[in-house]
Amino acid sequence: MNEQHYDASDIQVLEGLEAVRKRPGMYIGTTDVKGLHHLVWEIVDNSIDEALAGYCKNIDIIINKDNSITVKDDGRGIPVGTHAKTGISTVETVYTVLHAGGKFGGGGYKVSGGLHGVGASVVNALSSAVTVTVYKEGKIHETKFANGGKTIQPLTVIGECDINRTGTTVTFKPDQNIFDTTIYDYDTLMVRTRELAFLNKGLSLTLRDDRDNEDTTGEKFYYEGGISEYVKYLNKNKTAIHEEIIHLEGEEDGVMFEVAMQYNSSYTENIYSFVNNINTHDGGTHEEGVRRALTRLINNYARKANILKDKDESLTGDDVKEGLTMIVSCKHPNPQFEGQTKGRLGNSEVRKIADSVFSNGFDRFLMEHPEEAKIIVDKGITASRARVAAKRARELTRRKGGLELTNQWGKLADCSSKDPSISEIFIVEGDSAGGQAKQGRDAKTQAILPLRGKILNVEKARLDRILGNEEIRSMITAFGTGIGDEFNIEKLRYHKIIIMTDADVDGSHIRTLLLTLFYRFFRPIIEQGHVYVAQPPLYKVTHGKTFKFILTDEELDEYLKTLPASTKYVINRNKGLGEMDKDELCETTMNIEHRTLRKITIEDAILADQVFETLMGEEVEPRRQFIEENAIYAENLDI
Ligand code: 1YM
Repeated sequence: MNEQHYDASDIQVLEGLEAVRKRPGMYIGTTDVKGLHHLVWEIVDNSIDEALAGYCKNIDIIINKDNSITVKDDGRGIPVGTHAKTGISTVETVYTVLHAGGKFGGGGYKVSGGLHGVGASVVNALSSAVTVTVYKEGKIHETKFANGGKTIQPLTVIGECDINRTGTTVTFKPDQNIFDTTIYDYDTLMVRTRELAFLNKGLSLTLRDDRDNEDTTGEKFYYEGGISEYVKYLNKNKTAIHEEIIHLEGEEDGVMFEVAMQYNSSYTENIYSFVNNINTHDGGTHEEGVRRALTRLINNYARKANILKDKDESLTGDDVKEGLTMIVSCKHPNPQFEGQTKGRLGNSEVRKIADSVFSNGFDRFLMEHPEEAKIIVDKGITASRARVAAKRARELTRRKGGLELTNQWGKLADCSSKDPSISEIFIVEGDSAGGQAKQGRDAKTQAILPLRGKILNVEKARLDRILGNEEIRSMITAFGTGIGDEFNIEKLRYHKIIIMTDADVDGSHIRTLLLTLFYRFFRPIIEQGHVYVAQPPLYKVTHGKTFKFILTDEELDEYLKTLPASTKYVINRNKGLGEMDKDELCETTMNIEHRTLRKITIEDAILADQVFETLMGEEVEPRRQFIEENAIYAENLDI
């Protein structure tokens, strides 16, 4: 340290930084790999603040060869003049005085996360070397620190630059005496850099790793659409159920509030909330405001549009968040973080602000997009039905003493293999086809469970009653997965569950019912591609002494063309599985070599669920209308 500088205030400065070195945990949480990465964000936060103030467009983060970090921005540059209180440059003051946030500078509106301006001095205290370079007013200013924040070079002009060039560049090397490890992890830095880019639309962040190769240009993260693009990214492997990502924003009482959301066909919620770019893992008032408004608005809309009738129960918060991907981002000048990990926003006034900004925007969206609004409401209604049915099912299984593997095996003919990856179970409609399938199957890998379809159909059974049905229960037991809270796909005993039904109205009903059942209670078996529908041939064409089974209408046309015009064509439409003998059934529909299976997708199952509701519902008119509108099903229904 320079003799000239050594006065009372300097002693105070050093004591401040010494306190940080003595108790680093108090300032950065931990000194493990997490704390090491924390240092980067403390510096980047200053650049983000500068971006939020409207002066910085680009931030570059570089992992240098020696695991030191360089952060560059093109903001105004930290002020270089002498600081009135300390008598040293403001840059040096910022890096050596452990001060309260917002004390320096023009009292700007600082909203980024971290230690609110205390960060720079903390990073300095915990580093073995720091260089700060400021480009400002056509000059390059530089100051250097070593060994936990001791000034080795006060701010000095080291050269000239273009008058238009401004910005701050900081390089720091974390102190090996403080941290358990000083090796940076690229992916950790990448994920947060990308997140910061999503959360700050229009800001460009790059990340470069120079440790292996200095020629790389690094990765650039820049999102014009901000959190909308975040939602798009989170939904990229999912099936969105409406195209447009809903984006709402507004400001009230100095609190900026922004939400982006889109529903997908899954049933999980994916809601992330942030305050000043910090993830609020445990939610808080901003999230509560949005959730409350979302539930209220969807219910209001559904009632106004008469999708929910007077007699219908309202949708719950759980119902409307099924399949919802949402980012809530709030920028607050004075956030109060609560809870053990400070992961919850506590400011009570935010609940109202969030509710009001969200309501205004979302209400307008629903009004202006009736098609999407209907899709969203329907999604909630389906969730609500599943919730009610699941509750009944749980009660029912509890009453009946659960679904243990007892002697309730019904008429299951199990396969001998215990390896789920080669085992399949055929759910077969009717005793006679079931009997044939049992005789003709490959007993090693193929299990057969006959279902008496008529019973289910005639009763127009409700789902909860269906779960009480003996055969359905033996089916569920055979699967091995359990149901409801105990469901565990790892325990699935067959990797192919094959529904084999007649091509008539009963067959169609049973198929719809089974798919609905699977969709509501065993969704992962559909999502993971374990459910199939067997495709028995539609036609048997007899030609002289020979005959041929034909799968589809198209194939029939093709086949007929190959026969000489003079031959007499006898074509039988196969209605029931029972119309084939056991060899024919097994050859055409079950044999792995010759059969055609159709894999059921989640979309098939969703459709089945809707069909089920309409077909089993009490009201005749929607049922008639549905059959009329759905030609494919009408055909399958054989009406
Ligand atoms: C790579 C790190 O620290 N950038 C940065 C920091 C500051 C400013 C600009 C800045 C802020 C203000 C005015 C203001 C800081 N200044 C201060 C203080 N990048 C990085 N870019 N002019 C410039 O807040 O009014 C602290 S941080 F206190 F000196 F103003």
